[in-house]
Amino acid sequence: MIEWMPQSLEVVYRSDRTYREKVEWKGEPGISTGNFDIALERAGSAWKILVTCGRSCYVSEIVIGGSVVSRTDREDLVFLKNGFQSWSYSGARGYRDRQKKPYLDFIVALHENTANPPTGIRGHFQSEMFFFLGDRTSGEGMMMGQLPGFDQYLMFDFSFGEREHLLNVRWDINRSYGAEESIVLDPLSVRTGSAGALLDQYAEGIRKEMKVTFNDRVRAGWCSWYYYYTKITYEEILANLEFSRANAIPFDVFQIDDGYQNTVGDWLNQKIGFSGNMRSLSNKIRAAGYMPGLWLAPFIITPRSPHFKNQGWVLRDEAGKPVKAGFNPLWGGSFYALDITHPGVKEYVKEVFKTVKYTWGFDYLKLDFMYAASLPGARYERNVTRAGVLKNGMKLIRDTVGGDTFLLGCGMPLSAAIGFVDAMRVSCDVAPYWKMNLRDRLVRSDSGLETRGAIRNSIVRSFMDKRWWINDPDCLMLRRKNTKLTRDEMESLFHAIMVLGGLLVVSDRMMDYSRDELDDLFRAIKIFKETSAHRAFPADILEGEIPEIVLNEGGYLSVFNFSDRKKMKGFFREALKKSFGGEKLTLKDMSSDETLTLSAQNELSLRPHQSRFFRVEKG
Ligand code: 9PG
Repeated sequence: MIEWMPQSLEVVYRSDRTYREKVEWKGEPGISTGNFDIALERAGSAWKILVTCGRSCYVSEIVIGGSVVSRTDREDLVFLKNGFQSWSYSGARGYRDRQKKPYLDFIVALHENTANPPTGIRGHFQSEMFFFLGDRTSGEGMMMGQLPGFDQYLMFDFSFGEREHLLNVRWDINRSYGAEESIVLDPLSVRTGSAGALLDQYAEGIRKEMKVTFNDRVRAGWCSWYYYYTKITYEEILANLEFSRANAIPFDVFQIDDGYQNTVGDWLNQKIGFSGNMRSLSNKIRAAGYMPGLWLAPFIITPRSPHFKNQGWVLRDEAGKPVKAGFNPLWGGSFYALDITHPGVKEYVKEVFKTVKYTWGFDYLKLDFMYAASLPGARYERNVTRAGVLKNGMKLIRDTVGGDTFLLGCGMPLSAAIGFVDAMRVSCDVAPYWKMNLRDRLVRSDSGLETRGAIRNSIVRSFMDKRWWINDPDCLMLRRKNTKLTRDEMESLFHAIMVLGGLLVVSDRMMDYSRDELDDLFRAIKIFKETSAHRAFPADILEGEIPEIVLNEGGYLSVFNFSDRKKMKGFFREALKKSFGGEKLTLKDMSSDETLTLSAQNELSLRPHQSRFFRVEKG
């Protein structure tokens, strides 16, 4: 038994200063806070909420306070947290866990929802868009989630107690309304059941309601980032392209990442080598049989861009200071958010995308650092929510490049991306190392780049794949040199990408491949052709910080050991029987061809960070 007990309703609004009107609310259909009338209607498992003021107002947020009461001992209770954007930490948390609070504001902007950041307090967790709370052993519990239209960001603020756990449900509004306008809050769905089924129903319900469509035919490719970073050159792109063509590597897309442009926010000027060559580059990629892909971060800008000085282009806070979107040494320091509601910025964005698509000929666009559109600030347009700003920006891009352009969202708040992107990064960046480096540990973030965290997010968010978009688990690196990943770690990334079946994008200097490495790539693409037709799901999503048993519905299984110690894994037999049926199942190891017949005694011994990848065969 698990139950939501709402207790209060609060409207936070601004005129000469910030006001809070809070009243008791226990589920009645209508209530007044004083200045605001609120109609709350329960339609099936969802709450529909309408707020009216009767005169013009600026509403900051609306909060339902209360608690969740559960009979499960908190030792066995798990909070499944979803991060704000692609890179933000997602995973299962218990009452003893602690989500790190970043030291620096720009890290919060880069990794989290600035309106709902981690607090660093033990047992206190934030989730965005949805969460699940339930019993680790039975898998049963409650899920709350935001439903369309996704006009606001919906934030959950959860604190473990003994039996009663505090929960604030917060709609981020931050926009002004005219006297005749009412505020339609995105509906809140509240359901109980088992974690896997609830996540599936939630994703499926949204897909159907929004009639989501996306291009699911572009699935394998090459990307320059994780070998070259910003040091990419025109010659190296062409050398990889030639290698790929000569070896007939069956990629769909060939994507140039960050590093070709003059500076971020100055897209129509390029570095020497790329300058004047963008069209010939896309022509050459197309001639090799691939879709030309290009990276852009259209909603941010560095002070080195000539547009930085344009009046009104850079987003400013209420005090008039430019809003920092992050700090990147590779770009020479701090970078800032653009006010994409400004008419001049809109014109520029349109011109950039027209040029990229129609003059240069790129059909696959990786749109990065998209969270910046939604950072808090004083915008030119005051009557749009933070989510609305990003959605309008996406609409502008989509309208400019047309429906036949493949859009990949990255660093992007999830709810605002549904219906706009074809694929979506659901994880932080992978890296040629397993665990977060010193810089990210020092700034205290759980969302910093690392291969391990990227795999965790991609597994936890696998239920979104092929429903809202194609999941991008970030790149595969097969190189055995120029990397700190051990063989076991490299294979774990390989197995995760294989079993998940979303996108497979390799990021190596392919000319350096040995025969074995090139064979790995061909093998990866071949297996991926089969797995990518199906969705995958973790069988143990509540069991630990990172699920370790992932099943692909096409009949594949990956078993991981994400811990730093040797481990015996042996409890996946039931999950397999449930998913694939059949009295007798055989597991065929895809690397060694070894076969295992499933029996109650089955156990796998796995080294730290090791994994195995199997085909599940009946009989
Ligand atoms: C290009 C990269 C790649 C990568 C993206 C994104 O400074 N930073 O904190 C920072 C965060 C993320 C990041 C790069 C820098 O990665 O996810 O695939 O396209 O941008 O710059």
